[in-house]
Amino acid sequence: MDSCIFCKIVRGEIPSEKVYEDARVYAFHDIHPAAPVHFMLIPKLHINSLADVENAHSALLGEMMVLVPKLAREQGCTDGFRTVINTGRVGGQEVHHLHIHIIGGMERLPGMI
Ligand code: DGP
Repeated sequence: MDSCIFCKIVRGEIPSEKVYEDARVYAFHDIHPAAPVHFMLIPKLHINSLADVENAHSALLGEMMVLVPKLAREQGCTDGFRTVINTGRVGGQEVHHLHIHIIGGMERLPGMI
């Protein structure tokens, strides 16, 4: 999507600190980290939010979920981490491209529920 910030990051039009990339996904550090480890995993395909996923996205979403703990461990989260997917207005989503926040590296992580 032309105007989407995260699509621009995927295309390299906006610089980012890359954590991981393959043909279908991209991971990069959050510009406003909420904890010592804070990165996001996104599909390269533009999907607005978790509210917009369809059956056709199942394999992609599965790949992302398998990658999350692997990348978290590689980033130093050896004793756990938190994942957050803000969805829509009530969910506090600011960037409307599906993303999983992966947060860790401290004892009392923000966003406890
Ligand atoms: P959310 O509220 O879940 O939509 O969070 C979006 C996150 O994206 C927020 O924590 C800040 C981050 N972010 C926004 N713009 C950029 C950017 O240009 N680069 C990077 N690395 N992160 C960004």
